[in-house]
Amino acid sequence: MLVARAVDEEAHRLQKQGALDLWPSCQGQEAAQVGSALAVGPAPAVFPSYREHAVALLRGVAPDELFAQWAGRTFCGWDPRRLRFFPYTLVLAAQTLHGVGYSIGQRLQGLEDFVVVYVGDGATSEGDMSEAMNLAAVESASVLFVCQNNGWAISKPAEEQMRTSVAVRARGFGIESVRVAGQDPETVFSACSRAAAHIREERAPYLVEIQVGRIQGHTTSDAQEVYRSRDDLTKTRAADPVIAYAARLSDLGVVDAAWLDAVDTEVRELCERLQKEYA
Ligand SMILES: Cc1ncc(C[n+]2csc(CCOP(=O)(O)OP(=O)(O)O)c2C)c(N)n1
Ligand SMILES: [Mg+2]
Repeated sequence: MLVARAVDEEAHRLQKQGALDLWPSCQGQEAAQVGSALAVGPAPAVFPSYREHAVALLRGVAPDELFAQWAGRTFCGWDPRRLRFFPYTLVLAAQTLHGVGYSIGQRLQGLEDFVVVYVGDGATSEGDMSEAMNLAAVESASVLFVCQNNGWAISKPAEEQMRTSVAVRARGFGIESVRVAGQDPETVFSACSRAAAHIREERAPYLVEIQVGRIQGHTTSDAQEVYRSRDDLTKTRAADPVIAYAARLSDLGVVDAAWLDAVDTEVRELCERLQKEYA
């Protein structure tokens, strides 16, 4: 989570300098991403949306490879087959159908591991998401849908896009689901571990809706202060999962100041190298 935060902050600096064209921040969503990615492990193929940077880093995407895409240097900066982490998808919810189709294809080839699809709250309004959930349900596809509900589709609040939660909607399609808070990576890890066990045992899809806070604007091109209240932004920043989890682990004695300093040095060196390469 600390590495993902540092890489995200470095991307912001580089975008301001004109080195990156755009950056959709994952700040506030690190616990959801790290908790879910660790729970599913390295085997399942992942079909991300476009801000799953912490998942990308855990899957072995190098920060340079991540930045290359947002600097417009490549269509996809990493090897999707080797990392089993597919290209970022900017056409909202398209990856949901890609993931379900891939899962069905895997089963037809006798390969049994499941597929993970990341999707945002706003993207669930797309027809593709409904088609993907229905297809996954009727085909009993081994797909874990992870919906990071950050409450916003750019400037459109989630409560103006749906009358029920995404988790309740999934059940209407015949998909088991759960809704969890996304501030603590351990809560997310437990929920996604249970979901993974269900998918493997039942050979059926599952949806985990994770409620997260979006600390930065939609992207570096978005001035969220225009449409979000000061109170909302203050509360979201106060619930920063990276700060909260570091503090909790320190209080529990799991990590100490020397360990945190070592991580700090590691990420500072990483960011200096990225600065030199991209600025
Ligand atoms: C098919 C399609 N329609 C519209 C857009 C423009 N668009 C890009 S991101 C976005 C909001 C997505 O919100 P959400 O799914 O909640 O993801 P978040 O950015 O909050 O992670 C929109 C409308 C798009 N990329 N693709
Ligand atoms: Mg959203």
